[in-house]
Amino acid sequence: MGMQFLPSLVHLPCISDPLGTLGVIEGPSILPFDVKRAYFIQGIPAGSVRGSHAHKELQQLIFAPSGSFDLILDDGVKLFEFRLESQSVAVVVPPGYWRTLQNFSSDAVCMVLASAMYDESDYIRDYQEFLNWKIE
Ligand code: T46
Repeated sequence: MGMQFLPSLVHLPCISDPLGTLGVIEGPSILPFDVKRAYFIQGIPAGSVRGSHAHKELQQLIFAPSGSFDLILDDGVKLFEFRLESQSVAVVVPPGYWRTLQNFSSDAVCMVLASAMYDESDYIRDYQEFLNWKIE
C-alpha cells in the first residue's frame, strides 16, 4: 500500500424547520471523491454486526440519517471509533480500513455514498489477509 489517508469527520449542513430537516451532501470539502453509487442498510436486528471487511480502493462517506450505530475502523494497527448518531455528522472512510458496524438502534439507517460501483474483488473479507495486504 502507498500513503495512508486518515478517516475524518465532516459536518453535513442541515436545514430544519417545522416541516422537518433537510440535509445536504455537496462539494469537495464534504465529498473528496465523485459518487458512483449510493446504498443504505436498514431494518438491522438488535445485536447485529455488519461490515467485517476492508476495501482496497473504495472511498466512502458513511452516516446515520436516522438512529445510531458505531463505526469502528482498523488500519491494522490503530482503531478509529465513531458513534454515528446525528444526521449532520458523517465519516469519510479512505481505502484500506477494516470496518465493523455494530450497536445499531432499532431505527438506524446506515447511508453510504461510494466512489465506485459494486465490485466484490475490491473486498478483503478475511482479517489475516487484510493484515498481510497492509504490509505488502
Ligand atoms: C461497507 C458497509 C458499510 C450488492 O450486491 N451491491 C452493493 O452495492 C453492496 C454494498 C452489496 N451488495 C451485496 C453483497 C452481499 O451479498 O449485498 C450483500 C450484503 O453486502 P455486505 O455483506 O457487504 O454488507 P455489509 O453491511 O457488511 O457492508 C456494506 C458494504 O458492502 C460495504 O461496502 O462498507 O456496508
